Amino acid sequence: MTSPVATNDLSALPTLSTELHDINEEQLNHFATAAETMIAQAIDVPALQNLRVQFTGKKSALTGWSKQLGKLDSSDKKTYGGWLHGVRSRIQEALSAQQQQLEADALSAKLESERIDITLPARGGQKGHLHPVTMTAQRMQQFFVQAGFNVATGPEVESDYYNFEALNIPAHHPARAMHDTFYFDAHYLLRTHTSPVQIRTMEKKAPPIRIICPGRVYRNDSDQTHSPMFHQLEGLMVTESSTFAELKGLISEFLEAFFGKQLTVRFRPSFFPFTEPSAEVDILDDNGKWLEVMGCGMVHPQVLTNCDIDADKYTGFAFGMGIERFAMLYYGIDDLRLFFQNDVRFLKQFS
Ligand code: 2U9
Repeated sequence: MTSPVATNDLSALPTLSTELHDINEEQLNHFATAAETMIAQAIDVPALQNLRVQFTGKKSALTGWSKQLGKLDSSDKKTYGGWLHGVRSRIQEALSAQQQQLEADALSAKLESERIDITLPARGGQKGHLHPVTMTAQRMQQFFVQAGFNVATGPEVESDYYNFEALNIPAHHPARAMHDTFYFDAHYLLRTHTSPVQIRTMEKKAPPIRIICPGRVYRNDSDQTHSPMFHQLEGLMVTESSTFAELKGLISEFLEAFFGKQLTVRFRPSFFPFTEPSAEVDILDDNGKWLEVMGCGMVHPQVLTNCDIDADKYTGFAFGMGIERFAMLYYGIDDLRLFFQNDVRFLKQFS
């Protein structure tokens, strides 16, 4: 670090005559060396500018001497001219070297003062996470995927044929009224269940079939336990030997895996147009109360026939459940609408 020099203090300079012919080469060299030292000690750009004026400006000793060159004879003019040129060159080089040094120092100081510590933790960052309904759907799917089921999806805007007709629910069947369907026109509607995906799969693929169909479904219904849009997970297995016993075993295993504990499971006879026999599945809760969790049954032979599957050769079973219903039971939520309001205070409890 160079020591600071007052910008107008030229006392460190050797005192030389203002008369050029009184000065010799050695004195001029001495003068130039002293000037170089002072320039190299200039602390900032304004101080350096000051020195530039003092050493090379109109009123400087150097300029004063140079003005006298004209009065000299040609041999002295050449000698003194050479000396003065040498002095001026040394001073100018020193000025420009110091200028570069000061600029480089200023840049390093600026970079140092603006240094950013990228290892500091960010302020106020909040990590997001999946929606509880998504997490529930994934946990449900996980069980069936490891059991050998493939995931199938299909359109949410469906035709009357795939949503009802093919599933053994003809026009004017009372089951249609139970579905509270959103119709676009006489033929198109928002699917009321994911069952059309199973129909489309059976039309395209020969048994054996093992699929689960998760997705959005729509019903014109809204209260604490119903939402106009909700999610279902349905499943279908069609082979030459599928039985109700196998269905019961699969569903019982699934429920115990999902809730992570031993359960008392009950298959209660029920009716669906697309399965025969049909059952609703209940589990016994900690208070000794039966909770209905899903429905299932053996695929109705007419439904297999509708998809060109030989009902004498193949049998199938199917099941269906509401994903929000499982999320409510698993997390202990009593109002389904909380899942759709997307209030962060509610959602962040599931991180
Ligand atoms: C095909 C054949 C049969 C799917 C099934 C249920 C029983 C059932 C409800 C559960 C709660 C709907 O979300 S919910 O309201 N579902 O009880 N679903 S059997 O049966 C099928 C599906 C497709 C071709």
